[in-house]
Amino acid sequence: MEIVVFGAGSLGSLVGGLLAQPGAHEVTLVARDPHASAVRTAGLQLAGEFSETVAPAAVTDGTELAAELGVVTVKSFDTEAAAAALATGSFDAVLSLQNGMGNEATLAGRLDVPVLAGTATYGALLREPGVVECTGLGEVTLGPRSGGSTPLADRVGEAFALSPLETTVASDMPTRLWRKLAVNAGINPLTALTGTKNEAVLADPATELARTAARETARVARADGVSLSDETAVKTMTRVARQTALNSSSMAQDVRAGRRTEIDAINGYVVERADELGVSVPANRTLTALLRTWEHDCGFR
Ligand code: KPL
Repeated sequence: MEIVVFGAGSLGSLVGGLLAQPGAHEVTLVARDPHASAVRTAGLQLAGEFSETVAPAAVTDGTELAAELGVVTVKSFDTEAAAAALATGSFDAVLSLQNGMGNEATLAGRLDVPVLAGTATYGALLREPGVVECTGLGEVTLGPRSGGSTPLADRVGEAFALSPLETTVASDMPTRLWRKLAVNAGINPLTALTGTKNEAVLADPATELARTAARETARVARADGVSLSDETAVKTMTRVARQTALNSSSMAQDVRAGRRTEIDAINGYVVERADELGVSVPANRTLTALLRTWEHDCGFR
């Protein structure tokens, strides 16, 4: 399958690199320089849990590209821009593998092709231009964004299964997106604010705050009509934190690098829906305010 990965940072490079295994798929990464030029010159080196060099194409301009599948891994606040770039090209389908909520709706609002929802729980770190490290094994889950099953989702699932990516095609993506939101709401802001690895949320003194953020997310999901128990939200968050224990979450990487974070689409989204639905979410509110204060100080808002 011809696949274009929009937003080949840490996770996008890992996913694109694993899809680009010899004999699997023809992959193009849309990345920033100097990463894109390093990949063009010497290939993409996979390190950590995987160890090989693959040779996807790499470009910096995502406009006017054509492929069967566009995989979107850009930060949530760049989804509009990715949709605009996708709209100038030709794709049969688009899959969002992003953090936070609302990305699929943004893509579907701009594009005439089917948009699949997805989640990815791999730990990934762009170590240097051209080198991406898998810092924790996880899984990819994908399916129709409103739930159910479609031949397209099955076909994309089969294509992913040709790569080493552990992939599940799911008929309950709305629930799974909330479950992943609970994972990110618990792990990301806490590790970002304290400069710690994901394992920090597994033990005192951080664990109760992370669990509370995950439980609050489940409460909002239920108020929104999605069946997600507190127990499942906490269990999923702790399982992912254990699998990616030595990974720096994407938000921790963003803060360390002085980049804007995805707080609005993660804990900020929980707070926004909670306010609309009349649910109390003090932990998410506090974590959101702290990250927004940092972003404000950096001039991002
Ligand atoms: O999604 C992630 C992220 O860092 O954004 C996890 C799965 C928590 C891996 O770190």
